[in-house]
Amino acid sequence: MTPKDKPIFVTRPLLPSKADYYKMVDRIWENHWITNEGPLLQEFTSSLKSFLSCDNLSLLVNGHLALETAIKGCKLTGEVITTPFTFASTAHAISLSGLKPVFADIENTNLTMDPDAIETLITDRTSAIIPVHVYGHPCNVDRITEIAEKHGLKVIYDAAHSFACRYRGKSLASYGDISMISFHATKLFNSIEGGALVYKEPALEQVFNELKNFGISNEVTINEIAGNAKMNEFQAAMGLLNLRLMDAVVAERRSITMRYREKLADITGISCFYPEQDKQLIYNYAYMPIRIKRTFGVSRDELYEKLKDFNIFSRRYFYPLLTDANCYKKECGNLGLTVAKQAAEEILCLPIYSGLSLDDVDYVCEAITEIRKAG
Ligand code: T4K
Repeated sequence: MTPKDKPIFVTRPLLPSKADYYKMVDRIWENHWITNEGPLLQEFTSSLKSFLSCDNLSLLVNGHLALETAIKGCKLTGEVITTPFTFASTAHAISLSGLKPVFADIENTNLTMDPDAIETLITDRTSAIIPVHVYGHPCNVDRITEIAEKHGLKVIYDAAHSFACRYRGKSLASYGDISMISFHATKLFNSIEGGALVYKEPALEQVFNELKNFGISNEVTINEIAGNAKMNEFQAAMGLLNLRLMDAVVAERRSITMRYREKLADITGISCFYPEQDKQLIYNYAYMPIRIKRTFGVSRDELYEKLKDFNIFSRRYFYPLLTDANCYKKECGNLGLTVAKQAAEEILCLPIYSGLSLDDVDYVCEAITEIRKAG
């Protein structure tokens, strides 16, 4: 097999037509308003509310600052229980808010937090749980709600990967007290950078408005010490246009996923995830994680490296496990977390994005087969 001349990355940003974006830019020039709650941001907010069928939604400059803002808005204290099998942002948002992340193990089936593990970690210092719907796989929302209610804890879902997922007839982002969705360039839906908070309590809107704007409530009142996390009009323009493409994007990603599953089905040592086997889930096909077992004959890391020879750039989301990262391992390196550790060593995310052709998917699968034969 000769390597492709163009690299195939794990993802590629969704872009609307340039002509449509230029028209939006014309509107920005006409409005002469480029940030600070402008008209496009207002329009984007209401379009998202109707897309997600939710009443309360605030937009912020990126997903990470949205998560920090959610944490500050809930006035959390002490310890927050979260997962180690996630992007650095989840635990960093807790630490940067002056709180202690406490890491719970995950479930093997869908790689989200294990409710039994959460319960064992609750102390009188625990104020919240921040679970992650990793790859858009829904957490065990029933058990997490039950545990949170029993112990009087807040639940903030890191729903960074969950845009357009619907669960039991409503947006997956509508579970918990608050959910954060990321609109980063690498996500299935982007506003260049961006993040949204979806929440139950309407009064949080004013809290978030202040927290994303230096704690200012009006020209003469500064209630909080806070930074700047406002989304600008160019981001809102991108979001508005990409939102129109969503149904087609999810359908395209679904057919890419189906092709991968079909082509990888007979390869010993590789398994795929089938989250939509849960009939209550309408999945977004945000990522294409596969699991490489020892029977594959080549390690996950070798496969990751050798794919590069074919100009294929997969990613080990999420490796290292956060408890093994330099910044956390001194305190958290010996917690066991055996399920999460194994996942971090076995999962590889294959390329998936709008515009990835089925021929390219076949090429990736053929490369995997060839690497296995050679290994
Ligand atoms: N919580 C969770 C669970 C998250 O996964 C994330 C973000 C957050 C919170 C925080 O949300 P944000 O603050 O980001 O909104 C990427 C993203 O930067 C990050 O947003 C995402 N999770 C994470 C899972 O993936 P990297 O380090 O893999 O990005 P990077 O730059 O290596 O991009 C991956 C590939 O995408 C590149 O190899 C090529 C391609 N690419 C990327 C960009 C930016 C393009 O083709 N064009 C582009 O413009 O983190």
